[in-house]
Amino acid sequence: MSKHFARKYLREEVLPSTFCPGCFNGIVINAFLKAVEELNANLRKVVFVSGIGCSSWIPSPHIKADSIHTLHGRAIAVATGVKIVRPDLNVVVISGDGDLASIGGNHLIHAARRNMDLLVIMVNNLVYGMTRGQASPTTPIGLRTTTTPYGNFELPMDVCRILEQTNANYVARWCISNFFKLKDSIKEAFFMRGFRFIEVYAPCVTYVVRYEGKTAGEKIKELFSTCIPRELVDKAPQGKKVIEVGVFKKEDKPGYIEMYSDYRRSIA
Ligand SMILES: Cc1ncc(C[n+]2csc(CCOP(=O)(O)OP(=O)(O)O)c2C)c(N)n1
Ligand SMILES: [Mg+2]
Repeated sequence: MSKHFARKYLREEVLPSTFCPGCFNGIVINAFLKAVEELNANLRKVVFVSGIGCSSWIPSPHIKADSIHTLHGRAIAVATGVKIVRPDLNVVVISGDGDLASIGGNHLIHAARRNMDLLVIMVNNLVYGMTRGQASPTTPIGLRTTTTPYGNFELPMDVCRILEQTNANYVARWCISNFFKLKDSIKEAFFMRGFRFIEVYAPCVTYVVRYEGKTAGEKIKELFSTCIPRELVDKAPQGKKVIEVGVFKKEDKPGYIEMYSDYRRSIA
């Protein structure tokens, strides 16, 4: 990130960031802001909403824009309220796998069912990073975490596959190694109507990558070969651990805000 670019979008008073050295959250901030820059989008028309967790610190305090830091798990509930009273604003939720899929899982599914006009970015670092690396609903089988020291035995959930089955208009997953795809996907979803969900696969550098005995750079190199585009997954060698990336769903159905105002007109 150039100095000029950083000064334009980031709050200087919080730099250097409180993220751990090498944390992939910085790549998410960069991809998001590059998308904003390329779209020439006005951040004064954006409200960020986040929950509690390291990834929830991406918008607030880093990005120069209005943001609400909500209770743990309640980002989508608060974002829904903001969108309903200010439908003219673009409401963007950036939170973690714990915040959105664990304690906030119910809100996530129902906002997708309603096709609520929100852009939701879930940073999936595979653990509860902020509280020191406990297993989350997306922790893969076998991963050693602070609460699964002998390896996780619980089946994880694939949030994209679940949301694909809802009324959401847009569902996509990218790895942190797919920087340009991630940036383009944020651009694609930014001004769409309805519920747009982007998962960013970004293993926690401190509690996943370091536990595996790797550096952040080594992990990114590994992700180049484990993150496979959806259309090529069937061709991957049998038994190879792969992360399916790509767009799971793209539709242009009216979102909740439009449906609600049509409904109000119809009963007036
Ligand atoms: C009601 C409530 N329960 C538990 C916590 C403790 N807590 C804070 S952050 C967090 C998990 C965050 O995990 P995730 O959303 O994946 O964010 P990450 O730090 O991994 O980016 C938990 C359990 C809390 N703050 N509030
Ligand atoms: Mg997490």
